[in-house]
Amino acid sequence: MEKNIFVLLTMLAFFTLQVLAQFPRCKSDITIGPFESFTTVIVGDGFFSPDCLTVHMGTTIIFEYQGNTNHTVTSTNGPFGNCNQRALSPEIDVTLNNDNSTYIFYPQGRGTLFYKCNILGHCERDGMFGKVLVI
Ligand SMILES: *[C@@H]1O[C@H](CO)[C@@H](O)[C@H](O)[C@H]1NC(C)=O
Ligand SMILES: *[C@@H]1O[C@H](CO)[C@@H](O)[C@H](O)[C@H]1NC(C)=O
Ligand SMILES: [Cu+2]
Repeated sequence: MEKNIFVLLTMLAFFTLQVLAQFPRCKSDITIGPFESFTTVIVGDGFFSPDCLTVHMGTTIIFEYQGNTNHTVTSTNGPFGNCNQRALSPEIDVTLNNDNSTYIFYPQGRGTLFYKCNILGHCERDGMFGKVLVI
């Protein structure tokens, strides 16, 4: 009997870990005050920072490149951490590099924008993905 419970708990723990692994957590989660006109997301080599951002309607988000290799800001349908899909609404797909170092995003409505870097491996291997929640 005790053995069965142990097996059950082990299976439960394993299942829970699998589920958590599929839904990565924010590395940083920042909320910007309601009267800020803009805020910045750094696009670095292997990361977006903050990767999770909450802004109020009316705040502009500036993606600012600070890397050594090309990166993209490419919208996806989510959930957070999804590296496969591309979103059509809003459709964002910009390449950032030293020649093209900022992308300015003006949210058009409330909701969540999910995005990733579309360079091969950067999302999957390095975890280059993020979200912006507009409230
Ligand atoms: C970086 O992006 C630019 C613009 O899209 C492209 O012309 C260039 O070939 C890219 N460089 C590399 C190393 O992929
Ligand atoms: C530069 O970024 C803009 C968006 O800000 C994008 O439309 C354009 O394609 C990019 N240019 C290059 C060469 O990647
Ligand atoms: Cu990248």
